[in-house]
Amino acid sequence: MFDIQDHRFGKTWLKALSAPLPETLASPSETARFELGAYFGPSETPSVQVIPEMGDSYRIERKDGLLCVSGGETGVLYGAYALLFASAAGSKLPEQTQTPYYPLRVLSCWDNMDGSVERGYSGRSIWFEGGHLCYEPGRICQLGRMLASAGINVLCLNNVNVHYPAQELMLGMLPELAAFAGLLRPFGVRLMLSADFSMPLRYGLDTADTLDEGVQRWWRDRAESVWKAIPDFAGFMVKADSEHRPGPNAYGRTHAEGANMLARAIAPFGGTLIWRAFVYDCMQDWRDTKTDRAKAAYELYKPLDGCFDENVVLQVKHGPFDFQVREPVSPLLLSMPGTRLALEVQLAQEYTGQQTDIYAMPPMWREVFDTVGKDRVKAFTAVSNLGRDANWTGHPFAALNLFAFGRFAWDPDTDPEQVTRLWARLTYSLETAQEDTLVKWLMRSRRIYEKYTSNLGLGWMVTPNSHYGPNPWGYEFQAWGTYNRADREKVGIDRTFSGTDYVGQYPEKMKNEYADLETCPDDLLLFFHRLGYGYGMRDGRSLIQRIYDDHFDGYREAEEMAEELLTLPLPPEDMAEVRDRMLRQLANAREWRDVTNTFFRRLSGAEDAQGRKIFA
Ligand code: GCW
Repeated sequence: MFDIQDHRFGKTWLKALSAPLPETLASPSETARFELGAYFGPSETPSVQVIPEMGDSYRIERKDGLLCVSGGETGVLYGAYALLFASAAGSKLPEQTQTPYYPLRVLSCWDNMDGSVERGYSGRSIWFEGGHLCYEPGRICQLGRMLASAGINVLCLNNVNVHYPAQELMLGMLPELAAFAGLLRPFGVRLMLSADFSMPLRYGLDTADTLDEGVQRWWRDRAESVWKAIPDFAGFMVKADSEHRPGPNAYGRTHAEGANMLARAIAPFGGTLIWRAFVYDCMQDWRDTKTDRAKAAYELYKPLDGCFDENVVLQVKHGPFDFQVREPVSPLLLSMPGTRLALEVQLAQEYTGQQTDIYAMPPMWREVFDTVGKDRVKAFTAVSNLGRDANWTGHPFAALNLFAFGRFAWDPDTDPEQVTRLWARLTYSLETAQEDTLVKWLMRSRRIYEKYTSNLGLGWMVTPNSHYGPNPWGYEFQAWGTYNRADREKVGIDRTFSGTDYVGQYPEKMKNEYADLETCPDDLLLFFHRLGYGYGMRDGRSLIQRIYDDHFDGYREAEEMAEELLTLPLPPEDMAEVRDRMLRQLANAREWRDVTNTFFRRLSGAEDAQGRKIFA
């Protein structure tokens, strides 16, 4: 038995499932039977009926007074968790057959084999240390339980920036990897690895060129040994030609040629090749106002639409840049009908408060899906926010983002408030008014963060590299920069037809909406337009006054949030973390408010209409 009762790690939304997990569980349907039995007790245990062809789908019915969960091998496990959660949360049982909208629900972990996690804010890697797979089996099983109960079915284990010896995972370390895969199999979670495009070079070949037969053979051999060791292995994820790392372009080949070569090596085993569209290679010069990194991905991939093999998924970040608080949706998501696309979001809060500041993502994903249309993408993937901290996600509230990600991947029509409430109810034992308070602030948290950091679509005014805290000109003169171009008269980037013409990458209706000052949403105003500080906003305020107001409001709302949240009767270990992080959030919000307002006041010379303190 893996005793999770008195273990050192938290139960998150699995509070109601306190039974230790037997080590002998061998399949998802066995796990389903175990979970139901442990929760309902022998006389009330719902029955489980496996109908293999139902796959991930399930149905919950009442037969002769007893509940019955029927579904595919993995479906019954999802059904079991749905039933348990409905019972624990006192909500209605799902009716009819439930089927996930996206078959691929991938959690991508940027874990390195030295135990560090790129952009990790909740401790070291749960499964890597000292160049090896190194973990507590009980913790991995509990992780499997968390992932399955959220609906996540693929775990990509290593950083997309593949650092040695991660390459060895698909070579000498395969037996270790197979043992690890075995721990997650009873939860229906399949493994994926990030592959290093240049691997053949490391292992004796003199090229990594896609069209080279030796290279093709090398990858086929690799695939064969991986699937021999782990028959249900999910596939590879690849980041290529980005940040000076090699890729097909280095050999004069296209990204479709690169992706297809790998896809063909894994196709015989049913593998999926996730190719990341985040190709960070557009260097800029701040003196040049025409080059615009926002345009780079579309320019690279749009011409390749229809050229990717069936088992390739092109993974596109939600915005054209890089997981900012507010970006318009990536135009690629709207313009590649002949390609299987995945929408990628970042649970790790790199630019969104680093799991110190509260930032609940469901409202943001609602907007993205509503704008893109759920049917334009074929998979939903997320960069993980997990780490070795006892509570898994550093800030206990950040677990909401992991849970909600799984729910959105299962059903992209998910209501942000409902999923937040479900998470709150499963995680804590609060009275209705207290639960309302928690849900209210979580729902507002993104807006608050946006107000004190980067309102009106500005973004990127962060401390370079660490990406926490304010630095309005931190990236302003860099080649990797994304600029605000603030001067004494104006701020923002003209991305309209007369500017960089980034708007030209959108379908007609959106193009016109963004290009026209009358219709461009306030939240994206300075993303698309360059405006004078005196510009009259729709609400009657001047642009500079709106900048000041948002920063003052954001800080004040963060204070109100802290005041109310700190009255909640959370378990002591959660409260200690929440309090500590809340204080850091307030210090951060204050810094953002004062630095940003001072920055703009020094440039514009404008006074605050309400006479509040802006430092000179
Ligand atoms: O947001 C950027 C991060 C990098 C990351 C990259 C990516 C894994 O700053 O740390 O590298 O995105 O998505 O590949």
